[in-house]
Amino acid sequence: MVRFSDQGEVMTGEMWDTLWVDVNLATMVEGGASYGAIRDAAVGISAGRLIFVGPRKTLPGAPEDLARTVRQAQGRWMTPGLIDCHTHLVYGGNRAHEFEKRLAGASYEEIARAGGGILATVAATREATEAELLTPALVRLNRLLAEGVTTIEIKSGYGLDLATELKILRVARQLGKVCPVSVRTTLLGAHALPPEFVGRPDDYIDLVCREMIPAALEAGLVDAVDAFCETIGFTPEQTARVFEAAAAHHLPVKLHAEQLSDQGGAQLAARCGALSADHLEYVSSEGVEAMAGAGTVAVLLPGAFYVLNETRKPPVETFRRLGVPMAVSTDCNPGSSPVTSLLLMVNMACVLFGLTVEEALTGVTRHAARALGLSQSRGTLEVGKVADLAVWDIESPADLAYAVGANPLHEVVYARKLTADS
Ligand code: DI6
Ligand code: FE
Repeated sequence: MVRFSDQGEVMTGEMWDTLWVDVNLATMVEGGASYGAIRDAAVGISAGRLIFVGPRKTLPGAPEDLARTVRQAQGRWMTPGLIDCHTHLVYGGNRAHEFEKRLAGASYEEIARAGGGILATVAATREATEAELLTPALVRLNRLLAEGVTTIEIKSGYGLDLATELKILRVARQLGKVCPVSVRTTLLGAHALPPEFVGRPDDYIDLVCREMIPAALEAGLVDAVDAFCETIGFTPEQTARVFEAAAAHHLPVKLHAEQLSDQGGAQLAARCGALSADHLEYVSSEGVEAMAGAGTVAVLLPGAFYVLNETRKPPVETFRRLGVPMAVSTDCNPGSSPVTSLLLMVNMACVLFGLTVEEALTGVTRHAARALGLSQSRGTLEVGKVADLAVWDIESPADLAYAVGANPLHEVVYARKLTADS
């Protein structure tokens, strides 16, 4: 076992497991060069952690004296493994027919109010066995992994009863067992009002607060709590109750806020110390200011904006001016964002929302880690962080946003595989 000094450096005499050389790094570390770039760099890995990140010429010795395995990247670029920080990956059924209805003129809200939308997926998800949920979720997950995703957040929210919410969370955790990706699970019990609670939304919120949150925690299945604060979801007051229950159980919160209208969800999220507020097309300047003051991450979801053919964009310039960190994610779900390409979201964040490529890549690395409360361990290439890495066949980091539909991934390193093998 490798030992570290107080400075986080490997103790002399210990060989590193792997050393990458002839590699260009987009470390995504804040400040300094664009993309935190280091050309002709070296990356040392031991026990699944980064133990050296820097110019090759600053290595403390010859590569073969430092590490048991030396890897030549042949001038390729390495980034932190990508992080998809907002998905609804586990669900039953398929809603392609709703896409056709929307193309014929029906709105997302109309379909939802007519019993389609989220509730259609809820019915299919309640009926499905865990195996029936796992198989298609694995297909979607593998598409994301094929583009260098090494950490994914997966929400429940298509069960809306205790048993089905737990079933979704179990399947989500199972995905992290059958794949080397790191899975973070979020309880989204307050996603929509289930049919059996029509006219009694506060009773349903009681169920979320008194039963779902404690049971998910007790079962060890939940890392955070989310809610959908919207006219077709829950009010700010109901959302606040969910957040209070989460806080009482020491669980961090996130919020679907201001996707279709301004409910003041961003202010609520900020006031409650939420990790992130997500969507935000309709956020007010007061909402952005509150997020800036609280350090809440703005998670931008260009897939939902695109698929719903929305025209109102999140106020990127205001986020930028006030220093609100912007993450970018797929929102992978069967209704508003049937998307399994995070690189496409990077492209869309640039083209549709006006992010720079560096901002968009920061949105799927450093800021995505922050949106999950994982800044200490993920999101940048820095000594001490988890060795989740993506190696790309590209000439510059901008290629990751520029080439639509291309997948220049060459290789992924998963820290979890390294530690399992050693
Ligand atoms: N906002 C979304 O975009 C997804 N959930 C949410 O609260 C959509 C969920 C769906 O249409 O199934
Ligand atoms: Fe969502």
